[in-house]
This record gives sequence, structure tokens and C-alpha cells, in this order.
Amino acid sequence: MTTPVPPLTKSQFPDSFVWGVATSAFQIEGAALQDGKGPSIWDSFCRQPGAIADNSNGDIACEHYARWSSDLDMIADLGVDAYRFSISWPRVRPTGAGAWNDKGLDFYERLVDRLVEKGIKPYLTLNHWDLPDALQANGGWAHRDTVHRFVEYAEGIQARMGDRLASIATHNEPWVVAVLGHESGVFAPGIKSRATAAQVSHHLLLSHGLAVQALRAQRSQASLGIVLNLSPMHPATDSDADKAKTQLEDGKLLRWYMDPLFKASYPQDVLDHLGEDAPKMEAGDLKNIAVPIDFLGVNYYSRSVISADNSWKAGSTGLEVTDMNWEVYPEGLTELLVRMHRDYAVPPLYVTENGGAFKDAMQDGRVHDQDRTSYIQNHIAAVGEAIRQGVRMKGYMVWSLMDNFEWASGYEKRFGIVHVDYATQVRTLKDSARWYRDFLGQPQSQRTAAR
Ligand code: IFM
Repeated sequence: MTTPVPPLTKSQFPDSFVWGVATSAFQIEGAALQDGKGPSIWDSFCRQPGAIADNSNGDIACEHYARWSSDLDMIADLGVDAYRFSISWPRVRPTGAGAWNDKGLDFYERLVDRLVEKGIKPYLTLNHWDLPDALQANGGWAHRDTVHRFVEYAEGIQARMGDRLASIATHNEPWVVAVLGHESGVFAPGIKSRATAAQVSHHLLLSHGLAVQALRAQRSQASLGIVLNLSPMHPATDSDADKAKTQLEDGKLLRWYMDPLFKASYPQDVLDHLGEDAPKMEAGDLKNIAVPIDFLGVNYYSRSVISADNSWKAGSTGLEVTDMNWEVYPEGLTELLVRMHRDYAVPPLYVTENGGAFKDAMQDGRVHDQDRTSYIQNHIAAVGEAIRQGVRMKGYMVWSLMDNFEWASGYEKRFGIVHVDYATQVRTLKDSARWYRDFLGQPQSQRTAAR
């Protein structure tokens, strides 16, 4: 395992750089139907036989709904500047339309107030995938009406607590919602239709643009943006077939989202590829999507290696792989950030998620997760390298604060820097959390001037 050279210090980053940890509502809260919360598409999807590897669900998860206060103490003890979390839409508006649920709104308002009290910036994500089930019954993200329900949701949250939020991201990883949720169907709502997936991606982007405009009209003080999951794509070989497939996959993952957001157009090669499955749009949609935003969040875990016949296997190049079977490839993060900066007129960037699932062992009350610690160190160093190459970076957030419900993998994959014993709900700082706390705790006096 390599460690970054020279040794990593916080002083290598601008003083204003924001360090954080991230979670999402469905993955940690539990309390699936408590205090008036409505069911989400993930509550229903978990009930489909075989949908989740360990047949689990989000009913209990990390019991964060009950334990939020001590969880915030733990976050504060890490010394982070920011906490990235999401609101469960059906907790605050159970059917996605109609009546709002005050108990749900109170929960998030208390959370935000306590963060502010502790000097931790609240970074909110509105949609981290748990769409109200009632909206799915009406067609979900494939139905244009959901776009307008999302805008109302954004407005309701802004009206209630927007004055205390540092940042609002409209969506987390729209590619995942569209493709894994509606094309391969391995995520909620489990639909398998390429045309539906394409329509969903368009509606997600449109709802982003319209929500940003609505929040600006409400004079939101929070910085507004969106979070994408991105990877550099590398052909497995120099063959023309591998290179052509790589170009198309790059179009489907990166340019399909970046082009409309920053160039008000969809990439022609992907439109050609989709043919009749391309999304139906209305006049003005692309202009509405490409509204100026204050930040772009990038979630990075690994590169993608593409072979025309899908024969490439992670680990075949000798690189370490995580428990998700994703290559550990920190240089890909620098490559990606530099490319975004070069190819698009991007606002300041954050790494809004980065981290690794590894098999952890609890020994005498400690988790010596050197693999995860090195992973995080090397990726932070990769962000530093992007800054040196001229990229405007604003922050870095570890995924995740604590072990949690890893979607279709259930509780089998652990991404946390804090270990969760699901039987007792005891939280234990892993060595990676201890390292991050020490790294963040570097006294201000040892920090150099902003670069
Ligand atoms: O756990 C997820 C998160 O919800 C979204 N980004 C990727 C993470 C790891 O798979």
C-alpha cells in the first residue's frame, strides 16, 4: 500500500477549502414509517424478492432518526467544516404532493440548527434517490409532472430552513437514478427500459434547472448546484472497437449530464445511439437546464475501463480493488477534475463523495482500516494535484461518515470511517476516522497562506 509523498497536510490546501463527511437519508435514518413519513420507492423496492443482496431494507438502518443528536456530536468531534446529508422527500411531504409533514420538517430543522450551533456548514441534497412512492405510482421521474412536484419540494425546504443552509444540491447522481433505476433496473424503482431511463434523465436535469431558478427567485442564500457521479473512461486496449465504445460510454456517463448543464445541448453521438429512445423535450427545456450554478459536486470512486466485448475485469491490471470490486485509482480523480476544468465552463468544484468499501475487522475495539485510510489519503492528494494544475476546488467530503445501507448491496459493504455495529447501533471510530480527525485538527498556525 502506498502512502502519499510528500506527507499530506491540510496546509497544502487553501484556507477556505471545506472538509466534510457525507451521508444520505435512506442509508442511515431508519424510522421508515415513523412520525408520518410516507413510503419511498426504496422502501418498496427492498420488499421485492432478490432486490437486495442480504434481503435487508432501510427500516432501521443506523437509527439516525433517533440518534441524530449523538451522531452530530460525533461529526463535530471529527473537526469537519461541513456535513453533507439529504432530506427524505416522503418524510417531509409523504405523497410528494398535498400535505406537508411538520414532524419530518421539524426533524431536519433541528438537525440544521444544531449543525449551525456547532459551527458545521449544512450541505443539503434534496434528492438522494428516495422518491415518494405515491409519485412513482403516477409515473415517477418518467412523468413530467414529477418535475413540478420537485420544484415545490425545493421551494418548501428553502422556505422552512434555507436561511441556514450553506449549500443545496438538487440531485445526487442522476445517472444512477436514470440508468440503474430505469434501464438495468438493479436499483429502485426497478424498471428495465432504455427509453424510460433517457426520459428520466431529462426530467431530472430539467427539475434541477427549474428548482435552481425557483430557489433563486426565493433569494436563497445557499450556494446552489448538482452532484454527478463521474469517472474517466479508459479503453482496455488500443483497438478501434475498444476506443469507440469508450467514447460512447464517456458520452453516456459524463457528456450526457455535463453538456446540457454547461452547453445547453445533449451530445449528438449519444442522441444518435439512442435513436427513438431519445427523450421527449419541450421548447426551452435545454435553456432551463443550463442555468448558472454556484458549484458542481463530483462523486468519484474509480475509473472505468472499457472493452467492446465487456471482457475486462477489475483487478486484471494488478491494481488493488475495493470490496465493491472497484479499482483503486486516485490519479483518475486528478485526470477527471482537470478535464472538467478544461472542457467546460464549470463553477468551483467539490469532491462531494469519495471513499472505499473494505472488509473491516473489529479487534479489541479498534478497526485498523489501513486500506481505507490510504485510499482517502491518496485521493485527497489527487485533489491537491488538481488544484496545482489550476482547477478551482472548494472542498472534499468523505463517503461515508458511517457504515450504512449500501443500496442493492444491503449492509454487506462498509464505506464508513465510523464502524456501526448493527445489532447494538454502537458507533466506533475506525483508524481512517482517527487519521481524518488528526489531519483536520492541524492547528491554524501551521497552515500556509491560501493558494
Ligand atoms: O452509497 C453510495 C451513495 O449513496 C451514492 N454514491 C456512491 C455511494 C457508494 O456506492
